[in-house]
Amino acid sequence: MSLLGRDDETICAVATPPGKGGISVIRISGSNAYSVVRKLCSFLPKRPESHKVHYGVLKNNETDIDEVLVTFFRAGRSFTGEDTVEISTHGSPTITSMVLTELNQWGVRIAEPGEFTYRAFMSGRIDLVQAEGVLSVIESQSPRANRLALKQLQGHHSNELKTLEDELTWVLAHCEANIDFASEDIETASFEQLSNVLLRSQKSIQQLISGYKIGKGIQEGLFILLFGHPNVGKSSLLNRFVGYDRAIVTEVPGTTRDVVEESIWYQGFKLIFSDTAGVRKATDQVEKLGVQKSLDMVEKADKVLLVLDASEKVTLDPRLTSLPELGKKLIVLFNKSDQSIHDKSSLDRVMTDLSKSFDLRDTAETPFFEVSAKSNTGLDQVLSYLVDEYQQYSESQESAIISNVRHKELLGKAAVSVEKALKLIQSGDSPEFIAFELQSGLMAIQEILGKKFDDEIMDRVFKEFCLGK
Ligand SMILES: Nc1nc2c(ncn2[C@@H]2O[C@H](COP(=O)(O)OP(=O)(O)OP(=O)(O)O)[C@@H](O)[C@H]2O)c(=O)[nH]1
Ligand SMILES: [Mg+2]
Repeated sequence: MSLLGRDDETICAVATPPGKGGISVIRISGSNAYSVVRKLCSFLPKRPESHKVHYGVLKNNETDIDEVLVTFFRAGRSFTGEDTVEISTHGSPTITSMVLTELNQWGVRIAEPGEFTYRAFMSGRIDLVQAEGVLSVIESQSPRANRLALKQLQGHHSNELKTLEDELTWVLAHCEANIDFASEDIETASFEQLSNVLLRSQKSIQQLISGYKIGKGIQEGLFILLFGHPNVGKSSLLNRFVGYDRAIVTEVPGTTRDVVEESIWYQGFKLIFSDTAGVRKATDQVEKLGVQKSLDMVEKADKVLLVLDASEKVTLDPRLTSLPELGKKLIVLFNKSDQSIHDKSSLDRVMTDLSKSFDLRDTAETPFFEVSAKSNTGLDQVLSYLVDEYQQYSESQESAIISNVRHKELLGKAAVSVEKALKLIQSGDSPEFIAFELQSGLMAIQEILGKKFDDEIMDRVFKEFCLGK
């Protein structure tokens, strides 16, 4: 069901997670919020002060339901922009459902998922990017993801998009002035000035798009695959990385069959490790399926740790080297370096073979580490290396880092329009054509911010929210 076109009824929902806890918070928003709550909480003053907390007993007629704290937020100073009341009860699903029933009886209906945030958006308190930021903050799975999401919620991304909107509007206005007053002697900006502004916009759009991969990695976590031949120590490495015995380790080659996943935080980033079956020509059915899963996982991973046993002569299985995706994500770990290295020159040969297989210019392009799961050496360097690109990018980047695919797609549209407009300007084309391109670029930016929207966009954005948000 679409949320658009909704009434201005007063709505309520439990804003805290379902279940028992220290407290639960019930949120009520709409013009009747305070008057209805006051019917249940007779201790509340007739004329409330915004942001002030009151303590008392919430009752159904004369029956006590719970001791509660009630906070009133006046319209214009609340999250939704409307009069809002928050009731903190003891954290019991029985109490919250009793309170909701009382509220319903006084005409307050249960909110749709995301409806509070939707109202915040509709009242102009936040734009669509910030509304999505609310969800990202709630869903963030690591300190770095949280930082990124909070910036989005606080309007960092929106400001950059608004600058783009201003620039495109400015250029468009000048093009339109050229159309409207072409015959009159009105001074408009030169084509060179217009093109300079557009070049600047183009650069910021490209910067935003190019940061998406990093942003997504920060938001969702980095997928890291432990991959290689059987018995090289993949599961032992997984256990070291995650700090406990997550996977079974034995000296029998072919121990791991299914994909074993575990995540950690490192330097505030979420790293999701997947340990897989060793790749070899398997004979039994179960192992065959496991090997196929390992090979399939390469495509999904952000980085692949190709684990090799440094204490043995390494001969690369052709199934490993025939995966074109692997070359771009490859990090080589020579494990078991606590034992004597079989033959240093054979390691060099492996690196050369890998470079050749993946068409890399030289071995220096493929990072490799000598590590030992047994003595726990070299693993910190591997972890630092894994997050290095993300860390450097997020620390050096002044501009916003986007992580939302909707933003990326619309920025892509804007980039195409700006590029076309620039070409038209440079070739001295008619301002009508330039204006047309600028309008579609502008539309894409405004769609990101939610200045242009339809039911489908709203539904897509707000359906992700849970009840009470
Ligand atoms: N000396 C030494 N032995 C290791 C090291 N890492 C793993 N091993 C041993 O190598 C054997 C295989 O280890 P696993 O971690 O099960 O290897 P795997 O790659 O997961 O093997 P599969 O699941 O069969 O593909 C076990 O006997 C481990 O104790 C290491 O760094 N040094
Ligand atoms: Mg294993």
